[in-house]
Amino acid sequence: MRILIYGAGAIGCLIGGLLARANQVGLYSRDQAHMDEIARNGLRISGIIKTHTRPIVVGSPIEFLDPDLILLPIKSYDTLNAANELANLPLDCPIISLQNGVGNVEMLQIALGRNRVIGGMTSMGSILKAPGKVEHNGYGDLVFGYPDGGRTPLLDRFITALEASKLPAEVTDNINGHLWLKAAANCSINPLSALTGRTNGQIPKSAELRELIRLISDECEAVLTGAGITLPESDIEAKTLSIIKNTYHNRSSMLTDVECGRRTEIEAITGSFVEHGKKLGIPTPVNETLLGLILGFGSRIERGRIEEISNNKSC
Ligand code: KPL
Repeated sequence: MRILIYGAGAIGCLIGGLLARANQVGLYSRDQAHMDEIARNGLRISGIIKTHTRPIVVGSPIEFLDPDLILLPIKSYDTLNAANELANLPLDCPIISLQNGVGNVEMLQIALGRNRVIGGMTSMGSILKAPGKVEHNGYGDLVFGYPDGGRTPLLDRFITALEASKLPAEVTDNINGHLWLKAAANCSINPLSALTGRTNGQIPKSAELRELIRLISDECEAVLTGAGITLPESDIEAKTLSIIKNTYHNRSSMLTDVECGRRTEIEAITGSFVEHGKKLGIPTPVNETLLGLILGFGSRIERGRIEEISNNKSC
């Protein structure tokens, strides 16, 4: 297949790199040093799966001609810009959102058309170690589905390509439920790791943080029940602990974001639960506190931590 990865970060490079062994994969990212390194020396994947692959580096999405599909593993706050850019390209292939948080699929559908967008959810653990170097730190779900359910030969071909690349994947009729469940797990893992500097596996080692996982999960469950969202698995706390176990050595994307002075995805994750809770009259005090604390990192960065952060060589 010809697959364009629009947003070649930690997850995009892991999936794109593995697919590139048997498919034509284009990688696009605005991180120039990262793209230059892959163009010169290829992409190195270390950790659980180890490999060295050579995806095609493109300087703009349109350089990768006639893709069968475009995979979008981008930050949730970049969705609108990407949707507008893709809407202006002379392409009509399906776009697969593989993002944290909720609301991304709907935003893409407005710009690109209802039937062109496929939702995706992954709980794989991966971090970008340095330009051109990705570490695979854990297996997890890889689930895809049309917002209205159903499947197409193209989606089936993509699933087959993933499985042939050592990436077990499945199709669901309830992608919305999968996205909310994953977001509920992220409500615990991401802010708690970002605020404490702990890897995913270290979070529940603290009795206090373990108790917070319970409280956060209960709040998320109340909101989802109130909103009438059907989850693929009903126990949010158990799902969170299972993702933590499977990505034990991973540093969450939010921890990496605050360490590198980048904006976080807290609004699309915790913010979505707080907002729905408010609309439904369901209190979410723990999530609301975490939302405020993580947003506080943003203001610290604006007030001049940039120089200190830019000395951090892993960013
Ligand atoms: O989604 C993740 C993230 O870091 O954003 C998990 C699956 C928790 C991996 O760390």
